[in-house]
Amino acid sequence: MSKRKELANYEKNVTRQMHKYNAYRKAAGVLAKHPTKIKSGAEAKKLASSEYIDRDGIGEKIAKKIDEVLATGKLQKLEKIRADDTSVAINELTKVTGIGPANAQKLVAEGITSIEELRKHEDKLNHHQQIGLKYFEDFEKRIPRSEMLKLRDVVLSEVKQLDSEYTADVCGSFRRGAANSGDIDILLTHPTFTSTSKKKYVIVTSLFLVTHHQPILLKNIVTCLEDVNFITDRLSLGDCKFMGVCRHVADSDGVEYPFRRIDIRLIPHDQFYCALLYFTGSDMFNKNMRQHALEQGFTLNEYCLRPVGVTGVAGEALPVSSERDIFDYIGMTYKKPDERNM
Ligand code: 8DG
Ligand code: CA
Ligand code: CA
Repeated sequence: MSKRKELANYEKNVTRQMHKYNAYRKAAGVLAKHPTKIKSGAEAKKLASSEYIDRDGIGEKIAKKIDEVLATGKLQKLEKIRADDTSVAINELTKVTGIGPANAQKLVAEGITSIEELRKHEDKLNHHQQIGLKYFEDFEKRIPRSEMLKLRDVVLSEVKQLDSEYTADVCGSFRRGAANSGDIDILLTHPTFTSTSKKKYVIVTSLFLVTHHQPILLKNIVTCLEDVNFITDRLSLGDCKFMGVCRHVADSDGVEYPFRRIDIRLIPHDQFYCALLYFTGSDMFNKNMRQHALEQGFTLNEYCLRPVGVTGVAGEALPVSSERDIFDYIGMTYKKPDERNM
């Protein structure tokens, strides 16, 4: 792990100072984009202010740290963090899905300082965290693209078999062309489910008039993928979001695959492209694009794009029928998914 990422994680998990976490990640973004080696903190600062949309990419404190690393090859702050058992333990426990910084701190305070120790105290964990612990080693592994393709095929073919009107797509790092991914992010939509049908559904279903209503749309897919032994565990299942575990069935040569994390989100049909854009990321790319939208007088989120009036109040959602539409509205050159890796 890079020094900057390590510091960022420390601020997120141990001190819980999110503004510092974001500052380190922003700085990492600037430096990662730069083709040649930086020679001083001052140079990094200049680079950040000239190349970045967000003008405070690298400030005085981070510039100083860059100088320290360049001069000594080390960072005192980081050496101290690495030597601090509490910090190490908190960071370790937050690797379990479902265990956040606050939870990890509580467990460490109770004397649980490692995954091994945690296995002796499963009773302290909720269902989600127990599953996270059960598959801890597997979830730490990245998923090779070749396997992602197989996993995608299973999901998409089951979805189509269930109802050909569904649209499903794998987004996240996979859609950005990554060689490997941390998990599988799936977006699902169906023409009978829109942002306005959400409200109507309550009335209509009480009259037993619809065959497709929103909660069933996602639950049916989950059940179907469990029936074919693809989904192995549920972490959580709501009307519009499923978090769980899946595994590709063993190949013909008997090679077993690891268990993998899968998220499936059901999106209202009219909000599909804003969601696709958002969940394709990267999250740094999203942050920059949202900022650009604001500068052009729009507010963009995972649901919709809205113009912001002179009074600062957001108007009605604009009609969007592709990702490209969103770039066009805000006057930004279209970026293909594999150009969004920042
Ligand atoms: P990875 O799984 O291969 O590690 O990377 P990823 O696919 O880019 O990350 P992810 O954590 O699975 O999130 C998927 C996308 O969701 C991400 O690329 C952009 C979007 N996203 C944000 N902010 C956040 C956030 O705070 N949490 C999550 N889970 N996703 C977010 O823009
Ligand atoms: Ca992902
Ligand atoms: Ca995810």
